[in-house]
Amino acid sequence: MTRNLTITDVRLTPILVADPPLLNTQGVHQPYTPRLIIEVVTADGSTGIGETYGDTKYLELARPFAARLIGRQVSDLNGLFTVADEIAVDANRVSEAIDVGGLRGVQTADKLRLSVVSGFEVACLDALGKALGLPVHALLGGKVRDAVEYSAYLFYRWADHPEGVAGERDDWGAALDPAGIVEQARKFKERYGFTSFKLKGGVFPPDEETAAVHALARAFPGHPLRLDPNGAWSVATALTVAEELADVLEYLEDPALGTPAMAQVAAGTQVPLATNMCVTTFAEIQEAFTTGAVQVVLSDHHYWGGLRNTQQLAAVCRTFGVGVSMHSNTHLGISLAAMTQVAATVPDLHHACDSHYPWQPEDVLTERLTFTGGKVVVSDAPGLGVELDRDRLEFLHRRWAADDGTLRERDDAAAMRVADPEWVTPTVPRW
Ligand code: GKR
Ligand code: MG
Repeated sequence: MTRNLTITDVRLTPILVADPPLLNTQGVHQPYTPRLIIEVVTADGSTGIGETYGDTKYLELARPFAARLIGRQVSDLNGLFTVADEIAVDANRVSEAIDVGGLRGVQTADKLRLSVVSGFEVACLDALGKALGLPVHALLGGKVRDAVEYSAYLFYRWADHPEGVAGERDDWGAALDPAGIVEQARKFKERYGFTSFKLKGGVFPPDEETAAVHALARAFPGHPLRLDPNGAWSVATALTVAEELADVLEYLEDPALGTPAMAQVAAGTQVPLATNMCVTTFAEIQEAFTTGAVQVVLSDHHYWGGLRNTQQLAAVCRTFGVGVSMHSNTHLGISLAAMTQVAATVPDLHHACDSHYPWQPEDVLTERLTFTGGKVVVSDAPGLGVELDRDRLEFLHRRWAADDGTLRERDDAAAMRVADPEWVTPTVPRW
């Protein structure tokens, strides 16, 4: 039977999703975070869904991108990059040194475009899979595992957003010291079965964070542990922390900012270094790998330009003997399904992937994805194997439409200034 896989409609729905007050080196998460939900419809009636960042700078690119897709084949995944090249990026959008809240290095026009491509690529793969009756992993060459392991993503956090800030409440409670972090880890283990733990650092002085990692090591002997201060430390501080935690860390993630600083840290410690900040594009690989700056690259299909680019990154890492795993930012179930589908196809995935998903109480799916024993089972259903809940989508979109503009751009520093008016995001290592 000949199918008509011509794209006839593309729907873009910006939404605001609830986010708890998670602390990082830039500030604190806003009560609501923007995401963009993409639907691609084909002439034969398949609809594919994708998800990416929802801040205005992404929306501005997604709109002309969507218009250019009409009439193209949903299977033309390479063509998505050609379309991206045609979209002009406003120069003001690339002037920020660090993507606010995203903590993923210098923002460039290419990175912005690739983050948009990824949402469309996932939607096209979902539509194509549904049309052909094949799971996305089959379109990517087939799964090499039946379940993908994730790590618990521990955060210092307040119990609630600051007084006067509207937001959703949750039952996680505050975690502001080693005991609070261990308690949070216990809940993660009880609720989702995670057996490896990552602590987001760069919030408190390094000796306090080091104490929290030691407390985790005592509470969960033998469980892989990571600490990620998002480049908040000097090389000297990073080396001190590495020495103190050498016996308990699986890896140290972005202890210092930028490839040269990471290379200096790597030269002075046996602890492997991971990154989602200094290797975020193919162009950044050569310097990082030839200087030995990183031993594990944490891919994020959103900013690497999609699932197929993630596979290509994994192949380059394999060639150089560098490990690969996955980074995560605030995301919903469509992205978790996409991460799981591609992770299932990567042969040398030796570290549990990161996911923020347990922190997101809301979703746009009819059924949430679940972690069992810390793993997500790889769906063999057509496409991503998830279904959009239109009522939820509409509800979260109405929240976005009602916003006066302040929450439509994720800005962790601005959110922190509500509690601490003097707060400025550090531009040099804090410690
Ligand atoms: O959500 O606060 C956060 C994280 O710090 C996020 O912004 C980072 O991109 O999770 C990320 C990381 O591993 O660096
Ligand atoms: Mg990181």
